[in-house]
Amino acid sequence: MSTPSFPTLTQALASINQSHLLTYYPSLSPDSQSKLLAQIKALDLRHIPKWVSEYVTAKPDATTASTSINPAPYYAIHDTSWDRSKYAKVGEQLLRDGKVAAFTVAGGQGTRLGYDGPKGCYPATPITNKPLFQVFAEGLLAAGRKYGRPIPWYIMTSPLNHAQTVAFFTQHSHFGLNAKDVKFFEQGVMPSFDMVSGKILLAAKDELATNPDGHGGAIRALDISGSIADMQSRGIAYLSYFQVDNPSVNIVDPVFLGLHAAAPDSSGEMSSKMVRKAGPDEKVGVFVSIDGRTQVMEYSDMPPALSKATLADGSLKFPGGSIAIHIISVEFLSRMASDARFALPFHRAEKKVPHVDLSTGNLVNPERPNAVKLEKFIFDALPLCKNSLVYETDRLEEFAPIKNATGTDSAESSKDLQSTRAARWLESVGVKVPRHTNGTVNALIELSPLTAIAPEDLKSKAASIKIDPGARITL
Ligand code: UD2
Repeated sequence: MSTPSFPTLTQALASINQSHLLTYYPSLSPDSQSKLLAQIKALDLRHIPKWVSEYVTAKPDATTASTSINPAPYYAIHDTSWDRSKYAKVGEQLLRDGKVAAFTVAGGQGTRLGYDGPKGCYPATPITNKPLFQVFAEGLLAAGRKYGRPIPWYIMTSPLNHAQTVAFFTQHSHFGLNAKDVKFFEQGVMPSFDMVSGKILLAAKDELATNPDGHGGAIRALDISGSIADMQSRGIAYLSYFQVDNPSVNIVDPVFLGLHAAAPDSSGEMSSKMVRKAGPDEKVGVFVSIDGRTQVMEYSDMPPALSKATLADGSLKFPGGSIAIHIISVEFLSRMASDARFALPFHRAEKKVPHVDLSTGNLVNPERPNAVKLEKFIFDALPLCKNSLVYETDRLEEFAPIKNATGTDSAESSKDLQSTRAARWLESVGVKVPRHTNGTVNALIELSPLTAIAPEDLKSKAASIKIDPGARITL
């Protein structure tokens, strides 16, 4: 595609009501002019009017018109009618055959955590405060050793944190992983729009205000970065997808892989893990089945009547909380990336975005949301699958997210959950763990993934582990 000339660009911007982007152009230095033009040329100008009218100046109704919304079916954790060990064997074989890679989405801004840096660098473990990235790296090292094949790791960053993320890994020698097996790629950005006028905001006189395009942007970014081709050349068929904020993720779960690849009701495209929601208001998407298709309804889009609906025994009618862990087949990814029929929709969020006031030329920091940010969500690919399965897992085993600075889903709550899970794993192999009379663990335990990525990895070590009441112990 040829690059549009300046007059063509001016005309194109005028035709979509975005000429204001060039307000300061004549007064800018040549470097600033080039920077601004490059950003404008990277915009998908043809689609902007449609985005503005559909998502910015109008509010699309995220709730579905369908009356047939049911809880999505799932493989229940305590259901003995399906054979876990059979699927575990399938998954282990995929790992031994080198068919599996890990994929972390780490491009988010982490605003709620109030941390000024890539979230993956955040200290996460109970005693040694290992950063999240190190926890995942050690999990992958351990799994690679267990199954005899290194597990490549793809990490999606955003322009806001890419350089810092790559530097962090380099500084820490990739935490023992082979650098050629750790692939970073940047997700795209979307312009941020003024909520009332639909005009793209200027973050500075020579810069558009933008935001990362959501984890759904991963599909395009994996494709244009050459990551899909890289996976294909390595013979990778399945991606174990997880978010950067959850140190308890079972990084490559053989049972989940096996179900995805071999269960009779899986189309082998994209599968999901769920936990039972902690309560009606927990901030997790919910697995629903709409017109027979499994999908995630984000908590903010779920009508309260549905979130709170209960069954006769008082339990939630829609119990399936999404912990944002999926298996995605590379073939499905490649199909989504190349076929426009698989384009994911945008979600609209109203945000406070600092911008240049065009009437004064000054930068304003709004006190109220002034802008619309558009993002795509990866889980919107689920209803595009022929048959997507959901697998229930135990919350304590796999979900200890760090999202907030304090309280629920904070580093403190996560560390407590990590230590409690370590206690459970140790007890399962016969180690005596001191507990308070109310049942909580009377010790702080940090279990490195290099020591165990599953309870059975502790069997050979159990006899030598002693934990005194009140101890702080790193294993
Ligand atoms: C997410 C899910 C929610 C539930 C919960 C479980 C969404 C919209 N909601 O909520 O349903 O499953 O997790 O913990 O996903 N990210 C990017 N690029 C972006 C935006 C986000 O890489 O442009 C990454 C981000 O770094 C993080 C993950 O996506 O790893 C989740 O992002 P979030 O914090 O916006 O989602 P959250 O916690 O509200």
